[in-house]
Amino acid sequence: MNFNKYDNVLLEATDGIGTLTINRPKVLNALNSATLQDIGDALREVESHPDEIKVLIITGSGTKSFVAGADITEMRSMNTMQALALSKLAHKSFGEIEDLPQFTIAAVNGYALGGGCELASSCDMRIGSAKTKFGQPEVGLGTIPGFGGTQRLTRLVGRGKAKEMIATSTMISADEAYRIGLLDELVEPEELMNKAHEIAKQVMKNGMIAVALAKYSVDRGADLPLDVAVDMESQLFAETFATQDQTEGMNAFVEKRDSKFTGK
Ligand code: DAK
Repeated sequence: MNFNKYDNVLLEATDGIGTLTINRPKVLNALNSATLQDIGDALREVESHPDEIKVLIITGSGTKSFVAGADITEMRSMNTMQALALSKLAHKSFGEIEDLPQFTIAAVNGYALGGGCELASSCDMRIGSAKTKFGQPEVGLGTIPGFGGTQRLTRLVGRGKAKEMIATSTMISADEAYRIGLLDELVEPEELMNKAHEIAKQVMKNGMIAVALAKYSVDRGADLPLDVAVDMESQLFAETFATQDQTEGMNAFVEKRDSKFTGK
């Protein structure tokens, strides 16, 4: 499958697994406006190719960095309105990651600072290695996280840890990130992409509509009162009974055979 070419990201797909690589290695994959725009455009391509991409892995180019944050060179001379526009652009692109029907895995191959931590936090799960380092260094630059860090990081690790990371602006190791639940899997550096592929393949064995509805239910439900959230879950659960995948999955179980899901 040939996807569009982008200046700042690479989009590829093999055997149903897509890989979106942030590709500005000279600046450790820092996110400038053009890159945020490319991420959004690439995600729209991902969404419109559900057969070619069933699971999306997001990673950074090179061996040192996932994403070293927003591009400070671009950001430093911005006025208030330009900063607002940049933040909104990032929220749009990162919101699109969360809203993708496809499952997303951040393969955090190095520094994930500021916007990098925020990008990883927008994915459905995060895999790292001893090379992974997370941080929200914004207050050290005289600003605050502007790409979702005060919100998504808080939801992942709790208010205390999020505020500690933000207010101290210090980096945390992969071990610490794993301990606090920011990393879901911790593997050897050379195993990072293998592990991402292994999890992707496991996800792909299942009904893709069910995976999409389940992640929607988890994400949306987290911000709703429990009674409203479980009601939403009931509706989504019922919706799966209008799919061929539900019929196939349950028939396959009863007939003691593997399911052949079609995503319909
Ligand atoms: N932006 C631009 N260039 C960067 C960069 C960044 N974030 N990070 C690294 N680079 C560039 C370096 O300038 C250097 O370029 P040259 O000197 O070679 O031209 C090259 O990448 C290699 O970096 P280093 O030489 O520094 O490499 P080291 O191994 O020595 O250090 C490092 C790696 C990741 C520890 C270090 O580069 C570093 O501390 N980088 C900056 C990390 C950071 O502070 N990131 C930004 C976080 S703030 C908003 C509000 C806030 C935000 C956004 C919006 N609004 C309200 C709109 C904040 C967002 C952030 O992400």
